[in-house]
Amino acid sequence: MKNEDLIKHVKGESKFLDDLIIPGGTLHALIFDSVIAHGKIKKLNLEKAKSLKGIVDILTFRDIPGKNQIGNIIADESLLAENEVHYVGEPIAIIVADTLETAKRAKALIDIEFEELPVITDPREAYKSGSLITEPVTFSMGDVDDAWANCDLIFEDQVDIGGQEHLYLETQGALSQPVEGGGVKIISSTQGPTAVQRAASKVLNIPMHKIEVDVLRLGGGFGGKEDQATPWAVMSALAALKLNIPVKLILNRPDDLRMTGKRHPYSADFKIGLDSNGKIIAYEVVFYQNAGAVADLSTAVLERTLFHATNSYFIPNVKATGISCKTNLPPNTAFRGFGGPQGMFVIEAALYKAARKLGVPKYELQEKNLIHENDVFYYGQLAKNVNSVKCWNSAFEKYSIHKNIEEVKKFNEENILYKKGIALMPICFGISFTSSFLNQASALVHVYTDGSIGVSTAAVEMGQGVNQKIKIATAETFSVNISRIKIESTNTTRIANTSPTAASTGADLNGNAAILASKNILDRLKKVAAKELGFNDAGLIQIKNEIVFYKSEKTKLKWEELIWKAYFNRINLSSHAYYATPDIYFNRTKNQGHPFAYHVFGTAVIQSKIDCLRGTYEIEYVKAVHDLGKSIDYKVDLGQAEGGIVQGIGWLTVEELVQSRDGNLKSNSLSTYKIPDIYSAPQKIEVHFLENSENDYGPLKSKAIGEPPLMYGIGAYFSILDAMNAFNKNIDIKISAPVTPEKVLTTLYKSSKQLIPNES
Ligand code: MTE
Ligand code: QUE
Ligand code: MOS
Repeated sequence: MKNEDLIKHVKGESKFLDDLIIPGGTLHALIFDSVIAHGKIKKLNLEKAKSLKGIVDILTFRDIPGKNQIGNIIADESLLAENEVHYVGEPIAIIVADTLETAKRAKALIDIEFEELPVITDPREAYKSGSLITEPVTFSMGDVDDAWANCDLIFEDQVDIGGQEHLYLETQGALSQPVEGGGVKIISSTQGPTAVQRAASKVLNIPMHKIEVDVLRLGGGFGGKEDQATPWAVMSALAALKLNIPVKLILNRPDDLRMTGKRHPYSADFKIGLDSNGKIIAYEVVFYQNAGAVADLSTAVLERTLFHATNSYFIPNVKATGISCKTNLPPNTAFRGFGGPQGMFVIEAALYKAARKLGVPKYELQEKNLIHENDVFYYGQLAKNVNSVKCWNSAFEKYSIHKNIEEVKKFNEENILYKKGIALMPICFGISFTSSFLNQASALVHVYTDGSIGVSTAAVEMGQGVNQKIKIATAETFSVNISRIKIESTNTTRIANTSPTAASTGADLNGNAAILASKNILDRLKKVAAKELGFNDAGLIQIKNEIVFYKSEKTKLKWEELIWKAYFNRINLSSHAYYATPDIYFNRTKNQGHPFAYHVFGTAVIQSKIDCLRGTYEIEYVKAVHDLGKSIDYKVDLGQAEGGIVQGIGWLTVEELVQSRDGNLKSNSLSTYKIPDIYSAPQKIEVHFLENSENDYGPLKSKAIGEPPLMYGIGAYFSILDAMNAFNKNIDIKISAPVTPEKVLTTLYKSSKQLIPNES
């Protein structure tokens, strides 16, 4: 089974936004943005720029007919700056020109003056000065304050975690066309077509039904196009409607890197208490989230950090506080894992510190504290169908981990310049949007009279293979050949009120909806078949591989004939169906509930080797036993697991975002921001899927795969630290991600007077 896009991608036939043949007369837009991180706009003179030949218009907030407001969860984000700017890259004006070259020349002619205001880029500094997005949020269970007295050992420390650039291959963009009646059609590269539609409606002051949003496919989203595809789509629509002509706005790479938000950097303080057997008794943590200048999805991201603060461990007393800090950086946003990875990183750091102080291997502490069936997650959900221990044990068995640990030890005894490290990384990731209302989807299925089938859902294809999964789910439901199915573009006139394709729920929600719609049609077809064949009981009719069966006996009736008969008998061959995840709720007063339909589990073992002269390292292997229920498409899932692992490793190793104190992004190109290439990817990735796992909440018993594997990357970080500790067991390593080669090198020699360690 091949991902349906595979051949088209390889041949270059797949159509992305920028590949569309644009309507004649289409104009091109370029954003004029702030070059300072905080200040008042004292003067803005567009006259000289406007007078340039080929410049059609330059729009500012004054051209907005509705509200200058695109904030999703919190209404704190203007589409175009009015009197003040809050980050470098904040859009101020939209230059509309006959060509992009002209627009670029005009950009240089815009005359602007600022009065600069103080800049904050650090979340703790923002917290101290009272610059917050919202009030802090605390989740808790038990009583940590009482529990410290029962702990034999207590450790406290600070952890710093870097952000991450999404680096989708296709940059942000949209193409808007005015349509009759004052409406607009927006072709957008977004994960959230309805978010675009809703924001455009507010800004343009026209009802949502006059705005059609269509999404072809994305050249990657990774969360970066969940909320942050919206401004560009709305800007192009604003210009298109004002000028009554199609307008295309696609960010170039430098603009995209500078203007858009990233994964949230965090700083955190933890305190962990254990008994003498290594059981965690209490855990207290405060997360300082660097939200950037406006809320975007930060509050939801922060909440997921709290949900995952204990990773796959059961801890009886927990108190976790999240503080969303407002800084003068572009608004940080959703990124694969949605805050979960940051929460999980801190508990892993705490266990690392505790293990070091206790002189025991970290994996022993991890193993002792894994969550078991019928334990309670500290946000109140009873742990059911828990596969944490199964994955852990299966990994130890499959990958001979004890033997590997011995081999690493032996290698380290025999080598001075190279050291190896090994780490275990169990994961536990809750599936469902934690804002329960988002867990809904619908599908529209048409069976055409030739027997071919068109499927529309809310799912956005961004390389994750959701179309392939929905195709398989539909084909299996009807029991027809997969070539009969076509997945349509994602369009708000066919499927309304869509949740973004996010939270790894795309295949679950939309796959379930597509199955329900297909079943509706199938039930009607069975009645047609029964009548046609002269049987009374349609319940005994089955379709298998396009052939109608009665009581498990083959009949003469085949799919195409059946469809034609149904049509001729005026039977509805279309169905719209709706799916909402059952059994989920969350009480935000108590911060307790049952937010997730289920959890995804897994355990990875990661081994790395560092070069102690150069600080460079290699990830030798990542091997994981991952629980994905009953896979819909093994290769798609394997691709997701491998891609997620490499992206997670990149985040914590080589990808380093650098901002200057004045809020300028220094790592603003691919020569200064390093993403993992084939040389920094693990030499070997082996993923085994946990056997005999089935999931009642997923289509065809599958489990979500999109985000969870990224978190195995956390193990790569700690495997490198393990190797550093093998070089010199006395160095005190500050937990600060990413652990770049520079950091490895400077840390190795920080506290030792000699270059070569004692043993030599
Ligand atoms: N895989 C590819 N190739 N490209 C992407 O943009 N996004 C990830 C993940 N895998 C992404 C991807 C993120 S952030 C999410 S939430 C899920 O895919 C969304 O798709 P799903 O819900 O269908 O798994
Ligand atoms: C995971 C997610 C999202 C989430 C919660 C998750 C997400 C998202 C939202 C969200 C929350 C409240 C809103 C809203 C969106 O929550 O992607 O518009 O009002 O958009 O656990 O991925
Ligand atoms: Mo994914 S971060 O939920 O788009």
